[in-house]
Amino acid sequence: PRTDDWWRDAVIYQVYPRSFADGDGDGTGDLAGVRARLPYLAELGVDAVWFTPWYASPMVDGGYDVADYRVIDPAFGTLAEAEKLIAEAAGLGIRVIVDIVPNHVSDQHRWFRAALAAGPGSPERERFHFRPGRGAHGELPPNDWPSQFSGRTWTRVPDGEWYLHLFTPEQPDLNWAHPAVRQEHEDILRFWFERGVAGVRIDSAALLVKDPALADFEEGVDPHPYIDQDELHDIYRAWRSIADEYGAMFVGEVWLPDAERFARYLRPDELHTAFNFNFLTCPWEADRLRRTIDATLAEHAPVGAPATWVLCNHDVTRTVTRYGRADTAFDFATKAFGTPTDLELGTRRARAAALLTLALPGSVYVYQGEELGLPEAEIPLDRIEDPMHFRSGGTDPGRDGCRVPLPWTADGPSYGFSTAADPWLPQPADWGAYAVDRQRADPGSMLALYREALALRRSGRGFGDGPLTWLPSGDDVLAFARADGLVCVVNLSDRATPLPAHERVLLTSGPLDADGLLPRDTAVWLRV
Ligand code: TEU
Repeated sequence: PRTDDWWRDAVIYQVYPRSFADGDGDGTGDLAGVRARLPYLAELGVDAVWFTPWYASPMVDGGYDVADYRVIDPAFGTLAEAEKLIAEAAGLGIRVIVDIVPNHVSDQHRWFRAALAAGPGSPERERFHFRPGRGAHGELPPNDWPSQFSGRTWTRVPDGEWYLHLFTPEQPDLNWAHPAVRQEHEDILRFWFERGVAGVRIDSAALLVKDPALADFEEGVDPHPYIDQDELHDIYRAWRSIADEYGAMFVGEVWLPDAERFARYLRPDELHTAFNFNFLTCPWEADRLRRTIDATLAEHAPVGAPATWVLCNHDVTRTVTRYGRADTAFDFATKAFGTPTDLELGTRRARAAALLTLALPGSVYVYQGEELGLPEAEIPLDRIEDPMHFRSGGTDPGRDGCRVPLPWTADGPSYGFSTAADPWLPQPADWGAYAVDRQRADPGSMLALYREALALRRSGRGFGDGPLTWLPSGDDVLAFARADGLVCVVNLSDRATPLPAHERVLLTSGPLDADGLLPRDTAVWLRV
């Protein structure tokens, strides 16, 4: 692959800084912790690291409420440290991707504080969406838009005006029709590109632009008042030209089920890549996976953008837990505590899914702890911090179960995450079984599987960008060929299946059976 197109087939590791490693013993992860563990990431063999927001933030939404983009949150460290981290990672061949949250800022951002102070009709308010209310006394919100979390999207301030927030009230939405909003974000991009970051993840990328009339939401009426508005593409074209000056890339968080609308964001003068959520939400069923893979490749091909493959992130139920459930379809509602899951089965499938995704054309995202096979943790209700839980009135446990601090050692305080015994989110009692030191010593561990798979993938032959050809296979078996005789077979049926003739087994997600058959819920890489 051309070095400037590294993102076309990269393996990108997602770090949630609060929960990766704690360097200063306060129970919250930080940049010192990440810097100390960079050799681990190099050994794992990832090409880049994406950091979820590390900027100054009141942490109402885990840092997705940014108070200042040019300052690292003091709980994480300093800008000088971030610069050191970027340089040290580069020294190990690892690129850094930062997360930009353009839809909203924290209510503690200087712009929002100025807007509150300046009052109705002021230019300061124009950078947000302030409106008088409806009803005889303005006591009703300006429109009926549903929130991305549960709850209303408008909050009234003491002078009587209301402001729009698609997420929590502490995350006021910016007005993207305002030139200062555009200018500021272009400056922020340059700020981070100047510091050597290789890419930017764009949060909630399809939500920024609002219908200027802020009209009520009408089911089925197109265009949606705040999803996928056409003006977004001008914004991303301007961003692309800035990224091109630095040779940097974008990955957009574009939650749009419609393939054609989604692909527009990936036109050659817009975003380089976007998360493929149709794959993430696909159940563990051969036909559905195959159709999703085909649809994904078909929608990316005309725009020339590589696909991305994601099994998990900081917003969704951990893979081994989801795949161990009777219903493996992704659904926010199935996140409720107590949904029975068979972790052994889920782990088996997650191992197979790792080999599947790493053999597909495009880039792959690995969420911290996925390489350890961490399950979703049950967090005691009184320790939950995710606003999604509170906004749901406590019915949804929220997303903290996938954000628990990593176990580095089987013993010791907080399993080596911190010198503090009780980190910001509690770790389950069996966390030691997943610890890095234990898995390092076990050739059958999830960590060992990821290392071997990434090492093989790095060697290049047949992996990454390029065509995929389906091979004839039994029912509920996925088999495809890549270049250089690389073949991947994944058995999702309920019985063992024979393998195509091959020269060599490169890697299996679990042992073959005595007759050399591929057992159920197992994947293999072959050289034929
Ligand atoms: O998520 C955007 C988004 O689409 C969420 O509403 C998602 O549907 C939800 O988290 C349920 O999984 C991004 C971030 O990934 C998320 O962590 C932030 O809370 C959100 O933006 C607001 O910035």
